[in-house]
Amino acid sequence: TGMVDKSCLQPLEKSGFLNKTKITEGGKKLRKNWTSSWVCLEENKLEFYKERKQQTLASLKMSHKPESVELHGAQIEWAKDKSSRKNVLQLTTISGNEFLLHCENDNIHEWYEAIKHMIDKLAKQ
Ligand code: I3P
Repeated sequence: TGMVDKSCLQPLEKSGFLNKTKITEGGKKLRKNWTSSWVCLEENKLEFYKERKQQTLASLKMSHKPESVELHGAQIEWAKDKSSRKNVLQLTTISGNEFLLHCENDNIHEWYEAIKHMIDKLAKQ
């Protein structure tokens, strides 16, 4: 049909909706701004798309540049005192940027495992 039902162009390890907020950038603490993102875990990065739409690859490429987070050298851990929410993950990049990731359901455990697996795999390369 020419339509795709996911917003990712590379082989995918995992994708789905997560709530996300960046809390530190370039050493500076940011004000939290939780937003829902369509998240794609790829070979070496996480990509955050503003929304998920049924659309062609061509229109996706033109109109939806994702925020891309490098996973090489990153760390993923359960965030304990960073949020009033439960089951929040903290992703820290090699450059020191910090993100919180959250979802309402048990899927967050699969995300933890998948991201951790990818980070560990990249560390061995
Ligand atoms: C923030 C907002 C966030 C909350 C954050 C608040 O207020 O309520 O949802 O984070 O808590 O400061 P505002 O909208 O005025 O910016 P959580 O949902 O993760 O708890 P925090 O300041 O304790 O981080």
